[in-house]
This record gives sequence, structure tokens and C-alpha cells, in this order.
Amino acid sequence: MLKIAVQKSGRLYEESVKLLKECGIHLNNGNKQLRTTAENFPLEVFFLRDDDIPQYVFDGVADIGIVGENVFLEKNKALDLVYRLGFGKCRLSIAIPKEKQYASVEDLAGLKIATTYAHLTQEFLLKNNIDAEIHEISGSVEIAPGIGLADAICDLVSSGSTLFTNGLKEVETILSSEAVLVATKDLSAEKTILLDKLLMRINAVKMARNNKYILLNAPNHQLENISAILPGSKSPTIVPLATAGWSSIQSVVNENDFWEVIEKLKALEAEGILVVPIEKMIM
Ligand code: PRT
Ligand code: ZN
Repeated sequence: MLKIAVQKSGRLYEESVKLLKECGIHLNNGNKQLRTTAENFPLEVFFLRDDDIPQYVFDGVADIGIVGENVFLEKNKALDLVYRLGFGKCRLSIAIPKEKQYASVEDLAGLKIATTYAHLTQEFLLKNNIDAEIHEISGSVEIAPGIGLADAICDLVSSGSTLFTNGLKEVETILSSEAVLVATKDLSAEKTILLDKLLMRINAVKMARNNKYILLNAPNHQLENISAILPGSKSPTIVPLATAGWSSIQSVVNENDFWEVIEKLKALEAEGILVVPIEKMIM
């Protein structure tokens, strides 16, 4: 049985549980209990505060965990980062009151910086050879400059609206973060097999999310040009249509190139383009 720690409630909870579900792993009781066992995969799930997850995995209470990279790096436990999950994206940034001048990182020298990320902030200051004071607090970091507790803050940012509302501006990004899967360094052989199975499923879900299945009709004289921009997993599937001189083409397109590919296809006389979501993708 593999043991996984996920956030009990908060920004990572829903995506974590959704990911397990899309991996075909059904949980009975949700997060109402501290732990639950999956019905159809040898997985026990622990619901914990995100800050505690690195320690629990390090201590072997759980074998693996889903946690923000920011928390993983701040806690600085000797764990393996096994997979970047692509959700919960944010950045850890230094911000100062918006009316203050800022030219370069040297302007942080001598300031008092409030943060809940003392370790990462310290690392950043050391790396840049800046002497500043870190004031560690446990929450509501964004109000610290306004109430005279600090000159600057180092906190997570996603849309930037919290900084804006508090009259702050972002001046340095010290980390770009997303949810990651971490694992203990001493996983038994039996658990490693389970983790590999889980990773194969997570990868299939992630690939499916990043790709679309595309079907279209095209005149035969364009088939070669169209095949060149639609590589698919190997090469596109081409089937002749009942209408002479035309074929149906099927392939897979990456979400990132999607609109560009569609424009090119239209320029190559493609018609009746259908785009379909992919449920799972195993290479
Ligand atoms: O109860 P528990 O301790 O488990 O939860 P928590 O309150 O400590 O964490 P939670 O649920 O807020 O965040 C969990 C993880 O989500 C974080 O560790 C990050 O990895 C990730 N994440 C992504 C964020 C944000 N985006 C985010 N915007 N975590 C926090 N914020 C906060 C930020 O601290 C600031 O207060 O949102 C505010 C800024 O947001 P914007 O959009 O105004 O810039
Ligand atoms: Zn927390």
C-alpha cells in the first residue's frame, strides 16, 4: 500500500483529488476524515495541512505527497521531487510600497522584510549578497508595510491583486512555483512499483490535458503539406473519403500550437475541422 499526503482544504485540495480521480483512483470519504483508502488502487490518502506535508513524508508517515514547490523548498527536507503537476501556479516575490524607488536588488539592503518564507528569502538575499533583516510572521504578510511592521514583504503572488490592494509593487521574483509530487528517498521496491504505476497514469492524464484530437477533410493534393504540420504521435491517420480526390485526416495537436496549426490547416484547404478532447493519452 502506497501512502500519499494531500492538502486537507485550500488551494491545492480540489486539483489534487481531481487528479487522483482522473487517474482512475476512487476515494470513499473525501477529506472529512484524516485518512481514507482508495477503492481500486493500493493507495492510502492522508489529508493534512500543506505546511506539514514535507515533514510527514520525510518521517515516513506518508511515502509521497502533493505540495506547492514553495512549501517543499521552504521546508528544505531531503525528499525527491518526482513530478511537476502543472496546477497551483504562483510565484514567490518581494514587494515594496509602490511609491518607493526601486532600481535593483541592492535597494533591498538594510530593509526589514516580512515573510512566512524565511528560508527562501534568506537564500535569495545570500545569493545576491544583500544584507537585510528578515522578520518572520505567520500570516497576513501583505499588511506588514502598511502597519509599520516592515519595509518590504516576500510572499506568494498569483494575480497580483492582493499586492495592488495593499499599495505594494512586486520588485523581485525569487521562485516560480507549482504543485509538485514529492517522495521519500527510501521507498521500498514494492512501493516504487506502485509509484511508477501512479506516475504512468498521472502522465497519461497530463498529456491528455495538453493535447487535442483533431479530425479534418482535405483535398488529396494537400495531404503531404498537411502531414508535415500534423505529426501526431507517429504520423497522421489518413482515410480516403467517398468523394473522389478527398481524404479524412486524424491526428493529435498540442494545446500550445493549437491555433497556429488550425490557421495553417485552413490555408491548406482543410474543411470540416473537428477538435475533440482526449481522455487519456499513453505513449
Ligand atoms: O490550511 P493550509 O495550511 O493547508 O493552507 P494554506 O492557507 O497555507 O495554503 P493555501 O491553500 O492558501 O495555498 C496552498 C498552495 O497553493 C500554496 O502553498 C501555493 O503553492 C499555491 N498557491 C497558488 C497559492 C496562491 N496561488 C496564492 N495566490 N497560495 C497562496 N496564495 C495567496 C498569497 O499568499 C496571497 O495572500 O494568495 C494571495 C495572492 O494572490 P493574488 O491573486 O492576489 O496575487
Ligand atoms: Zn499552509
